[in-house]
Amino acid sequence: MTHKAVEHTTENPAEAADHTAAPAAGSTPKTPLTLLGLGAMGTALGRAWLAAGHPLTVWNCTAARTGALAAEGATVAASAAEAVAANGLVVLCLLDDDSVEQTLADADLTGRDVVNLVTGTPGQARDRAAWAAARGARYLDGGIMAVPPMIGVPEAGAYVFYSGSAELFEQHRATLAAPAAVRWVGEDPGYAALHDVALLSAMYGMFAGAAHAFALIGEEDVTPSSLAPLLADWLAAMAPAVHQTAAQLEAGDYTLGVVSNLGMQVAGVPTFLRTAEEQQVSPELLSPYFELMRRRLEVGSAGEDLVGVVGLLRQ
Ligand code: FVH
Repeated sequence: MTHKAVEHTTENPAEAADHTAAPAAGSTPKTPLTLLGLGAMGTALGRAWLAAGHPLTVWNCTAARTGALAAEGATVAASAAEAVAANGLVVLCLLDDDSVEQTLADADLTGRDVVNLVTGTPGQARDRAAWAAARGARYLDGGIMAVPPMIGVPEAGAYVFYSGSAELFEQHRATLAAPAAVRWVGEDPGYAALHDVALLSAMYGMFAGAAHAFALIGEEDVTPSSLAPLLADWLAAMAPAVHQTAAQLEAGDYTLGVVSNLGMQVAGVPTFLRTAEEQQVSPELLSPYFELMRRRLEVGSAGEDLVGVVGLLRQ
């Protein structure tokens, strides 16, 4: 199978039939592509590709959701298989890995470059890469670090992790960078998902802490909108601590640069639990972390940082 850079010309018959938009004099033609899945994120991505001048073929399971992008210039395919046949580059933005399986069941992927932006596990991404290869397609996996309103807004800071063949990624870099910045994180197709889920997991930890904080003020004469800016500033001030954690993990020295040691922090735990009790708030979001801190103190030392919890989590 011959793959040429789709940013330029191609021997792929499906791509040869593409309706590349007539470029303005002197400008480079934009790569046509297919987008499967027009939920909140898919629609935002599609809109950004259209705005950047990419000819776009779309398909969505619920056909009514294609109307907005059709009005903005997208071609609507009657089936997923027809959409896949339309272009060499096929982007998936569906709900989950099962919906990818169902959507592409009848599609001929031979010679296609499949870019899967569905949130999934590293294992699912690796399996999907092998599945695509067995069907004659090349494969990149992606993890979107953005919410839909950030797409197509360069100053919003959106980006997408990609993993898989570096050569394939470079061929499509310009097209993939139209909706959001791109970060390639390795040849292993599972690495985009690994980075994506790692960052999203940390985000859920932050949301859990914020939920507990808002619950604490629940019955008091303190409004959520007065707490919110204080919370945002405090979380932003604490976030750089992850660099210290990384340095400690890599050095294997949990006492490196400690400013707030484990012994002191475990001694403070009853204050947090008693405050929750006084405020009639369940400690269920915080307790598991406190328990890990306590367990680490039993096997580690009072002078180390909180980093020892990482090892306890690894099974
Ligand atoms: N929206 C967000 O904030 C996050 C940001 C980070 C990345 N995620 C992931 O992006 C994927 C798509 O998310 P979405 O926001 O577009 O999700 P929905 O608006 O719920 O749209 C889901 C689309 O998937 C289609 N779909 C669902 N099941 C099937 C199926 N069995 N076969 C074919 N298509 C299916 C659904 O179609 P329909 O309901 O409109 O007919 C939508 O097109 C996702 O992985 C996030 O984790 C978004």
